[in-house]
Amino acid sequence: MSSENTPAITPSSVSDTDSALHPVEPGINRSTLLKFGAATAWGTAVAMGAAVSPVSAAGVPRAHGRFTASAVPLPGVLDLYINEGYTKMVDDSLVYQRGFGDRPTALRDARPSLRVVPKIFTREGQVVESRTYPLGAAIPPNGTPAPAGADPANPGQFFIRRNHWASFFPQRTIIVESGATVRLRVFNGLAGTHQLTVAQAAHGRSDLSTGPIAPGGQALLEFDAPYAGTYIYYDPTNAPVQRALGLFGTILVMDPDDPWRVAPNQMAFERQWLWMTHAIDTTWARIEAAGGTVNPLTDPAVPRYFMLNDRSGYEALGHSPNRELNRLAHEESLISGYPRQVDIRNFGEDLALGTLRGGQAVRMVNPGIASHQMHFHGNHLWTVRRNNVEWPREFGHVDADGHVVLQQWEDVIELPPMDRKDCIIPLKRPPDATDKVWYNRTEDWKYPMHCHAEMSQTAAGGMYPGGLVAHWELKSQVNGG
Ligand SMILES: [Cu+2]
Repeated sequence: MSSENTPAITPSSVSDTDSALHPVEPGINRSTLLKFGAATAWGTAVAMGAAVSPVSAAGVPRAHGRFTASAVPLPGVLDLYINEGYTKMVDDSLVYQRGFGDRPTALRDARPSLRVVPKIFTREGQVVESRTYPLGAAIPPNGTPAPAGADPANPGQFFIRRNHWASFFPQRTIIVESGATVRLRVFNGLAGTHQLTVAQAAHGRSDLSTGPIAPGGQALLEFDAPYAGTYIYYDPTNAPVQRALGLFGTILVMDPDDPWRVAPNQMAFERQWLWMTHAIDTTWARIEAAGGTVNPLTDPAVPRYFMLNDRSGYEALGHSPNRELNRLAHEESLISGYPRQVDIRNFGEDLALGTLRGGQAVRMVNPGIASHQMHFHGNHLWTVRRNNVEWPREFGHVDADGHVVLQQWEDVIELPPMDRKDCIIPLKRPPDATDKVWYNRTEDWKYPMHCHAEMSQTAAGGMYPGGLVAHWELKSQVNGG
């Protein structure tokens, strides 16, 4: 797919159905779709899901056996299955996790469905499965947009191809086009009560939610696309426990008429990256896997694994023995591009020839439970928005938490839990590259991104840099790119 010029587009409909297990009305229409769908429950599953007190693992009541096949798909509706299973960490440990998946899977499934493959709600009312967006845009090879040509006025730099390249997105991403209607049908295959909430996506920045969904039950959440930006969907049950167990993802709202901009009249980019950070506490996972309920006060969080787009350490960096995994890391997480002139006065327009080319956008989203300090080598970043509110360029202020609210160059991007930041990484010639070094550059330059909250660089208490790390690449036309 990476070498193709068009993205793979397939309807997200699932073919295997079992209407006996899933009595969903085939004639459901807009008026019967509840705005905040009440949870409905199916007899036996409810009875099995009643126990929430700690019990031995062998005797844990589980509802997952109730979902053995996907429900009959409905047009324009995305089905999400709340599943549980074990996922491999960077040190090869298997850790119990939960998540919103594409299909029902059982606890012992070798490949549990805990994250959706990226889906797109189009303005036309379709749900399309695609790892890239915009649909139909050129696929950047290995994730890197190729330049339009050399910049003769600036040796070693390039012109970008504006409004041309698609971007890759990680699992858990749901893209919504402005003007589209989101319809999420959520099936709870677990023994406890869960729900899906989209934080700050309603009018007045309030939350949208399915409300509690009983074990074996389902709910439907329908809403119009909110303002362009990034939103976290998650399970707020016993917060932040269910979110920390993996019940989260990102909704990214884009304007299909101007899809190379974070929002109308706001910053433009050549390509964008979506980074989701997440921290895993294995003690919490053990308690919940055994049927218990974590009390964050008596069992304070001590995360042992720190993820960026569900990868850590050498796997996040694309340095694993697994070439397929490395390709995914490059396409989805590792920022890259050819050096260009950038002027932050206007990211998107060629107002003055040779100065304004647009950088790469990185949207950092933290549904996790650890505060992160995303630190980049090589280039500073320009933070444009926080939580979908554009920061001012002048007359900044200090907010109630003591943070500066002003667009500026930043060495470290602060990312507390539930925060979203939209930043530009300019991909410019590093200021410390002297002419002699710059003009004789014959290979790609790679710079680390690591979190300055140092505990997040470890895995299971050791293995630096085994945690939340990435790198970004300044491509060279010689030898490298
Ligand atoms: Cu450093």
